[in-house]
Amino acid sequence: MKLHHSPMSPFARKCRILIRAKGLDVEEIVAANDPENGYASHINPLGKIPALEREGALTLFDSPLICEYLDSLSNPWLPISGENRWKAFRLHRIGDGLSEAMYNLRYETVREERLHWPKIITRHENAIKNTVDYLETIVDYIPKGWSFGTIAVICALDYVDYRGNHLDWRSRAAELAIWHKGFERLAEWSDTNDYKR
Ligand SMILES: N[C@@H](CCC(=O)N[C@@H](CS)C(=O)NCC(=O)O)C(=O)O
Repeated sequence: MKLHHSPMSPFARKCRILIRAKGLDVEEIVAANDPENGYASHINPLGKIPALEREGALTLFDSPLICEYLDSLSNPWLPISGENRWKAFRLHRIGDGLSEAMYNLRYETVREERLHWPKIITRHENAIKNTVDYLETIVDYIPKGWSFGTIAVICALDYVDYRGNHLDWRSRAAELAIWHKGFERLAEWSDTNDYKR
């Protein structure tokens, strides 16, 4: 299998953590970006990474789907049924939503200043702040190690550090910051953390 990715993508990083945590045999290929068609558009018409090429089977794209597939290959973290399944998926999607808000904020502010749309910038910044505040209220109930939900939250918080340093999420979520610190000693975390290299 081949995972097409970008080292800075929080969505792809979830897959890279899963690959390491589960010891899966997946080649990781850094995709080139074409401004008009996006990444890896020869295998994903949406031009988005991550995309997972599988031998003799359909290519998968959209990171929640890829994560669910990779997770299913060895000792699944995601419960097969019941309320705990929805709880894990919900946490995963909260993490993804945080990454999406940061990604959208980045694309709003990366253009020339005269083209910035202040209301949309505020909208994305508020989504980030409100989600961090929400995570702070539930941090006692989230697993302290890798799980289907925590991979997405950790990747999102690191991405907010990288692209939204001015938002200083730790200053509004002291317990969440302590929880996050617990992951920094894990090999899967440091091996996939390309933000500080
Ligand atoms: N919903 C998608 C979002 C993936 C995504 O937005 N990836 C970004 C990189 S972080 C991308 O490929 N952007 C290229 C583009 O949209 O042109 C997922 O979870 O995989």
